[in-house]
Amino acid sequence: MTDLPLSLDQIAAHNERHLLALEDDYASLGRLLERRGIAIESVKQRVADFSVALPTWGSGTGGTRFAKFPIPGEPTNIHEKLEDCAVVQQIVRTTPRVSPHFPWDITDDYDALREEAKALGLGFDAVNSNTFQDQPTQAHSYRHGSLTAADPAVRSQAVEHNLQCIEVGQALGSKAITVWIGDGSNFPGQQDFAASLDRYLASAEEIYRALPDDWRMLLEHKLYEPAFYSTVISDWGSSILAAQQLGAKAQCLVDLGHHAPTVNIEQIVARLHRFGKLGGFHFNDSKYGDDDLDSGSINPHQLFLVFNELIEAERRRPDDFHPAYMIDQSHNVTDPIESMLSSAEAITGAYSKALLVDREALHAAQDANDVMMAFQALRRAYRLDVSPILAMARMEAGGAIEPIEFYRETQWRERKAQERKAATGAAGIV
Ligand code: PSV
Ligand code: MN
Repeated sequence: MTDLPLSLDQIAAHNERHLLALEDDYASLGRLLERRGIAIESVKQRVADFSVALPTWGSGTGGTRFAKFPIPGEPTNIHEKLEDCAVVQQIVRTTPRVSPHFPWDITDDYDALREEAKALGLGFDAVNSNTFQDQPTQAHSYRHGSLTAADPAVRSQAVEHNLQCIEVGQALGSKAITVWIGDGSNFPGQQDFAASLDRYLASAEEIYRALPDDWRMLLEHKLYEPAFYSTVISDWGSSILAAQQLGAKAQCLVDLGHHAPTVNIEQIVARLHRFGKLGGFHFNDSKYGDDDLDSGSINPHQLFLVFNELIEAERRRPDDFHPAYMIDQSHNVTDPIESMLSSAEAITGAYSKALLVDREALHAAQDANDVMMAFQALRRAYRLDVSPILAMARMEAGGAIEPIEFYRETQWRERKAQERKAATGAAGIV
């Protein structure tokens, strides 16, 4: 049984209005690519096979430490969040899974939730645990850490929460748990660096041991925030060391906003894959030290370079290439659905541009130390406007040619503003 939120007739009517122009643009890009020896249809097929998961928490307005400004009609529970994610998926067709966060998405029947998602055209990606906030019902506070806390009772509570997330994830059909902790310190001397890492490894080991055979544990590092002097799993070095110590099912998750501003993230991607530890991504963008702006809105070139390395990695060891792609953003000043539509397009666009790199020319130039031609191999692909490929793939999969324009035509948010209860303005997402 399906229960899709948007009318298929409305999508068809929208597409009919845009089809001629799209066919024209697609044919023109097809001719250009043909001159470069690239068949546009094969690129479109790769794009059609590509997907990125939506964060359930991204469907509501996020907010900052200072304030949250809810909009009328935004979702306030997991059922409404799923509905909004289903709207995104119906329009873009590249976001068939959602990544839930617990306890934010808590409900009493996860088998029913899985069915509900299925009827909306969605499945579940990695589950995310949350030991970076206190919940009213919990016995011990995470004020001084969770998996790395000095107090063993706090650590077991945090481990237990992760085990519950795995259990819930199994009911939902997830195959991975993403573990990010905010543990760290604000003062020199506050924390014993070595002991806190040891405690992290011991706690993570307990979670690792509970993983089902076909699951992965994705370790997410973050340079700082909420801790501002030191963070236990602060960088990809700490992350890969922990993943190596835990075992084959532990891999590293790269959140694009979790590095120092000048770090070469694409090189980190290549390194992690070289050692079999590239687990997945949280896509977003960042200008200063933030990790929550919309993907591709600030530095689309970096996103392209990340995908360029991903394609190199896949070509090098196709059997050992399974990164989980997820969006992780906080939508503070836009309608979250529009941000997710725009981000899905930016991510898929960066991927398709990377597909268009002439790899033979690139590798030949690299081997010949022809610096300029190596750079130009990337530049020629980056300069292309791939939107006709994305739109055609989207339309053929049943989505809308112009995502944001179509979303506004549906008046989804206005309709939901009549039906849904208002969200509160409490801040606090990290
Ligand atoms: C932390 O900043 C993070 O990137 C982690 O992935 C969290 O799970 C998510 O954001 C939501 O707070
Ligand atoms: Mn993240």
